[in-house]
Amino acid sequence: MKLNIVEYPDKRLRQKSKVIKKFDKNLHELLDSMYPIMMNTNGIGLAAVQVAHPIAALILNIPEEDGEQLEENLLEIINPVITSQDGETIYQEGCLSVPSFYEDIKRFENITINYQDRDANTKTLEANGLLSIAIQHEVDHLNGVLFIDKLSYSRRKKFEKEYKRMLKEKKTSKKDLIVKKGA
Ligand code: QAP
Ligand code: CO
Repeated sequence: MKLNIVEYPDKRLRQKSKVIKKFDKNLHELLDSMYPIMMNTNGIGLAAVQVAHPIAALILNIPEEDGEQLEENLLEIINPVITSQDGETIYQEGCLSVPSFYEDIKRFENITINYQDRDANTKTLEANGLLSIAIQHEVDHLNGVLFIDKLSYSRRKKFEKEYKRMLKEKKTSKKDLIVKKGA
């Protein structure tokens, strides 16, 4: 399945993801296709809505101490529900749908979730540290929420200005490339 990452300010990122009821080949193919795109773009987490499929599925691969990502650490999370949350932690987050922007975001330190795996088995997971942060970030995606929504008014304004400039530069360099090819 050919997938592309949907980038801010694309409105599709604001869709609410639907609960998954059919744990069929379509779902498995989507999950299988999400993994390489996440790895190729240096991601540690990806929600299905970020590849234009607004359904409650997300994948995570938290790196080891040395930064390496092992396939055995791949977590596929379907229909997650956060059942408990406590504590506070701040981490400099990024997002594949908001490229090249990173900001400190406050999250719960510890969470517990109920979810299903790709075969509809029910699971419970207690998480802390980066895994907990990543799950909260991805569950936000399922609700149409982005980490930039959590910035203060002034930081959000600064972000919008920087991001718009970056998009403009991207467009210009693409045009330059086309001109070069044609010449
Ligand atoms: C969500 O984010 C997350 O800007 C996953 O140019 C964030 O994988 C979980 C990425 C923080 C926990 C902590 C971002 C790659 C990847 C970029 C990502 C970029 C290339 C973001
Ligand atoms: Co994200």
